[in-house]
Amino acid sequence: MAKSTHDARIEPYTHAAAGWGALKQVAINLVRERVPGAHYRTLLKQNQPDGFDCPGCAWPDREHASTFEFCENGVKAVAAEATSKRATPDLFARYTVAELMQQSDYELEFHGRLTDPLVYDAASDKYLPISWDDAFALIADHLKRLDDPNEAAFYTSGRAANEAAFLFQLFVRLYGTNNFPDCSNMCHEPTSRGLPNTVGIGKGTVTLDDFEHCDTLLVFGQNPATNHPRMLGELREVSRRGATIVSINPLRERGLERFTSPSHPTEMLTMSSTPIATVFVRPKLSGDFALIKAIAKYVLERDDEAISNGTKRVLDTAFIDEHTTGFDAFAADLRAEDWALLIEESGVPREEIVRLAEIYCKGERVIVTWGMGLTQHRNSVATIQMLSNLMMMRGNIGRRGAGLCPVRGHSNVQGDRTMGIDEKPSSAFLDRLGKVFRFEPPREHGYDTIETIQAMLEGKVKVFVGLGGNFSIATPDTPRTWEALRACALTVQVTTKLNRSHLIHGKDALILPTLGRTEIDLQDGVAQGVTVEDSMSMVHISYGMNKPASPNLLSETAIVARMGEATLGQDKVDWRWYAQDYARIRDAIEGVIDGFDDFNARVAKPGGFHLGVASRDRVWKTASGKAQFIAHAVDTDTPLHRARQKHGEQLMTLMTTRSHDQYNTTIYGQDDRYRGVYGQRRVVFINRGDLEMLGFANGDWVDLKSVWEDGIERRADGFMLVEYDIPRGSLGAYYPETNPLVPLESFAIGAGTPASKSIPVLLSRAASPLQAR
Ligand SMILES: Nc1nc2c(c(=O)[nH]1)N[C@H]1C(S)=C(S)[C@@H](COP(=O)(O)OP(=O)(O)OC[C@H]3O[C@@H](n4cnc5c(=O)[nH]c(N)nc54)[C@H](O)[C@@H]3O)O[C@H]1N2
Ligand SMILES: Nc1nc2c(c(=O)[nH]1)N[C@H]1C(S)=C(S)[C@@H](COP(=O)(O)OP(=O)(O)OC[C@H]3O[C@@H](n4cnc5c(=O)[nH]c(N)nc54)[C@H](O)[C@@H]3O)O[C@H]1N2
Ligand SMILES: [Mo]
Repeated sequence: MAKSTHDARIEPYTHAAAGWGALKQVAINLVRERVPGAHYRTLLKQNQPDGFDCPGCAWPDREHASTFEFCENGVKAVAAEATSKRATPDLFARYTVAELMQQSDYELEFHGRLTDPLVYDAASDKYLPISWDDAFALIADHLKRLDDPNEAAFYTSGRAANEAAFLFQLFVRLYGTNNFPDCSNMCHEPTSRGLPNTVGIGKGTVTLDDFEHCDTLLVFGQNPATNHPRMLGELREVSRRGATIVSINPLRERGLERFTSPSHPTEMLTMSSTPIATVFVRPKLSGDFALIKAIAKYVLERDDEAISNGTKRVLDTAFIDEHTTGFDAFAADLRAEDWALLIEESGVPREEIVRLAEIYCKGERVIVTWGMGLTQHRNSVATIQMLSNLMMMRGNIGRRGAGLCPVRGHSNVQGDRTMGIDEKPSSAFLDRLGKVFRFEPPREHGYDTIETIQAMLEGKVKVFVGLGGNFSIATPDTPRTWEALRACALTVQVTTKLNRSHLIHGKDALILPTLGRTEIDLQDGVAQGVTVEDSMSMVHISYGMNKPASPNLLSETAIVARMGEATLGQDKVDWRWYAQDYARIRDAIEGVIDGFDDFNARVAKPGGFHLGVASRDRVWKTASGKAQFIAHAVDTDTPLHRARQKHGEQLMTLMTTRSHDQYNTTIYGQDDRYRGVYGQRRVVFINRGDLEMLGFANGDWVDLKSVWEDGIERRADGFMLVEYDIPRGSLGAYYPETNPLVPLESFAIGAGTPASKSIPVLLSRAASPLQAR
């Protein structure tokens, strides 16, 4: 059923990233989405001081840029929201839910913006219009009927702005639970859980200024040309300054090779481009932990040599002595570690490890960035802590031009966590919240995303409320997740466009359509701004400028406030008063959360303000008050290792990743331009050697089956093999189609993030390519 925009073909991409190809795509998207001409000016206001925050990604802007920063995928995100197409109640009168289920995710998205609140009617299997009042009454009725508030779970996707997120967590905690599954659980959670034990806070330590001063940049597991296109502009400058950029990634991603900057007319006109990464290191999937540990071991060995030769130390001993604990135990563990094991587990030959380690040692100001390639594995927390160890060895934290730079996904995913969207809140946060709002917040930790699904399966969670997102297919183990959602008494989706999660619903179900970030949000006749925090802890305000997609939309903030009012009444919190003027919510945030002093005044300044990150200032909010080295062993008894022992070289490791034409579960088109895939998504990248070894040919159709130890069959059928430059034993395919392969029980230890980039799988010849859906 996958409909192609044009003929399916594979055609390697030989140009630089971005450039004219990106401009062409922008034009195509504006036309395809039928974006009204009047809305084009929206594009010029993206990330401008008086405009709106791009809903595309969390990469920061220069001074909330004064020059127009061109971003193809930002335009796609805006065009998707500014589309003139509408999914009105007529659409839902025409189709039953069962019929809509037959449409692909791409087709669902293309019905356009939802216009009215809808309620599921089981008798007709259709969604019918409902008034807002009745919708909120239905939610309140369900929530009040539960025996225990912990039987409800409240999901947040990272587009929700600070004001809505703050009110949401307040409402949920007043109601009585910490069940806050969120998209971050599937994303940078290993960063957010791993860094506090090393540097004291789960956020990055750099700002854009540091990119101007670094001499070495290590990019781990990221595909910025697709997912953070504006980051390429920064990499371009770093490269032109002569700094060394290394990409550590099983794939040689095109956008990290050469880049033609659409913001620089000369480069566009002369068809020239800037080389980006000069060195590519290609670990096997999930091999980064061993690789980083190997670099650390090498740094230590070089330091030993320096001591015996009487030359300059390689370790930053002043930093280690003054600022850290645990170094001796860490160093002892490194010395005892076996080189052969590190080489085997990383999949990187010793010469290349040494080359990378030498680059690291030479760098006086090193920044490391990382994305999903590091966070979606069983060993992700250990990997990120090892990366932090490595940076601490040479004092590369809290110094100009150096530091840790996790690159987050959703535009406000970091802000939502700051606002308290956290299933494991600190007691300090709860104390403040309880004091300001005069109540005793629930103390017991709540469910994260995976635990929510498990609790639904066990009948322990019965009501699901989603503030944005597409829970049913962003999550792992799709058939079990669907069973879980369908067992719920009520599912509520606050959303801009139709998606699969509206069709995989509870016995009662609501679709609540909301304003997007590009739209004017009028409350009491006054346009409201909302605030967001980017990946580098800059907080700024965003004003929509387009006419709302329908007169019957409510803002997310208003929807949350009215859920609160309907469920809890106006006694403890005057929900309406807050929703009338978002500045009042910002005052409340200032009262509860550190770093927001003078919030309204400071955020009104162009560019907003930096929230302050203690580790950046070498203040360590850890148990010891110092930055902490943490030793970790290489784990060689994992489900992946056991699967390989059982199945030998037939066993492949699969990563699931994004194509160029998607925003997570939103499929804009069927191409993945930089990887040369056109008109199709059901492909699997495979090394030529593996093709031969397994007895397949390029273009053959296969079924995928995961290897897990619980006896549940997990499969995804009908994928075309594409010969690709990917390490032996590793496969790549797109998400969300491959989520049925990810076991709920396969996650990052200590963070609960699905291990969706190291899935043990076996291939078999497809029963029929037509099984593709
Ligand atoms: N246009 C667009 N922009 C987006 C998104 C989108 O879907 N579309 N999504 C947003 C979100 S929520 C997020 S989190 C970010 C995601 O942005 P990224 O972090 O770039 O995520 P992925 O596309 O999943 O790809 C991760 C990269 O990791 C590599 N990789 C996979 N496994 C490993 C490994 O074991 N080790 C190493 N070193 N590398 C590995 C892959 O080859 C790939 O290049 O982008 C955000 N921005
Ligand atoms: N296998 C595999 N699974 C993964 C990943 C992977 O790499 N591989 N990546 C994971 C990652 S990093 C993430 S972040 C999650 C993403 O998980 P989610 O955040 O749940 O998914 P999205 O696809 O970003 O959500 C898109 C939906 O959000 C709604 N939406 C868009 N804009 C707005 C808005 O302004 N307000 C509201 N209320 N709704 C809006 C639209 O209805 C749209 O359909 O997926 C995770 N799942
Ligand atoms: Mo993400």
